[in-house]
Amino acid sequence: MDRTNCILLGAPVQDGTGRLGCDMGPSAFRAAGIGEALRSLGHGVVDRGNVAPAPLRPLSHPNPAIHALPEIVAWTEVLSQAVYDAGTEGMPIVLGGDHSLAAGTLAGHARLAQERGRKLFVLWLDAHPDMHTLETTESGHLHGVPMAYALGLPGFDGIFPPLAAALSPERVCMMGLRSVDPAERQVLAATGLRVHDMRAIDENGVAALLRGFLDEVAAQDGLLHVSLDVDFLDPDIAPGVGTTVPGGATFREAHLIMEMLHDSGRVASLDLVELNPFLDERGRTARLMVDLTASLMGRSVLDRPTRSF
Ligand code: 6HN
Ligand code: MN
Ligand code: MN
Ligand code: MN
Repeated sequence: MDRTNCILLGAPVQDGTGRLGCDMGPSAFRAAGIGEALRSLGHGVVDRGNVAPAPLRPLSHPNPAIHALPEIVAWTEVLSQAVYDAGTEGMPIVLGGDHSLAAGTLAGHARLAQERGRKLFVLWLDAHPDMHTLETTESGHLHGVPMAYALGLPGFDGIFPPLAAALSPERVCMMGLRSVDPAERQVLAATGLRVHDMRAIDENGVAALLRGFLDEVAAQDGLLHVSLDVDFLDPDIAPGVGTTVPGGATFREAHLIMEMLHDSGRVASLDLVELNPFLDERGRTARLMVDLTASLMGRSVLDRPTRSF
């Protein structure tokens, strides 16, 4: 098995959500044994501790619903740099923190990919597309906007840091969607991402859908970033999140995705987001997220011949 240098970065971001608790996420991942799980698979692990936010600058936006804009912009700046630095040394694994942190991590990975002359692909595992712009968000919670920012949709200029390169919609695959706001639905249709909602998963199974995407990543020699939102999973198995939506991915669907990602050998970075330990039941959601990470990093029941996608 390949030995990966895993670099853990805690990102205790919670201002992108409407409720408190995600700032405890990094601690819960550590308490659930993420470092030991990776080491037991033969990987190198460096835990860089928690990233501290950049100083706040006064910022405002005409949309009065928006919460904590200076805070999330500050996190975006510092996380973009932290992920960029970590990515030059190994595989960044970001322990969130709410999903607004993806604005920073996607910006950092875009810069890395650009400098290496490689194409950045993103697998977005989430009940939600997080595709609001600053204009369209009604809740004003900025964990609902990072994908729109990373794709270079209008309205972020001059507020969020400039992107080294905007993500190409055809290099994004979303799986697990089951809660999409009307404005997001329009943007999804207009931009032409690969979107596999829960119905598509029910009809086709995760393996066929994911294989199509991984084939494309391999054909273009892409770097793949995986963004795993806890609410991708069914709330019955993953209650520790503030935005539960019924009808999510099962235990086996989620593990199979992780196992196939491992076999692809394409995953360059991982974000684990939206864990809210205050809402968890004796750490079970944190442990499940750690077990899924272990599957992604090579834990398997039997040895299998490596297949290339
Ligand atoms: N997440 N679309 C809703 C909103 O408030 O904009 C939910 C966003 C959820 C974000 O789960 O990362
Ligand atoms: Mn491996
Ligand atoms: Mn999300
Ligand atoms: Mn979500």
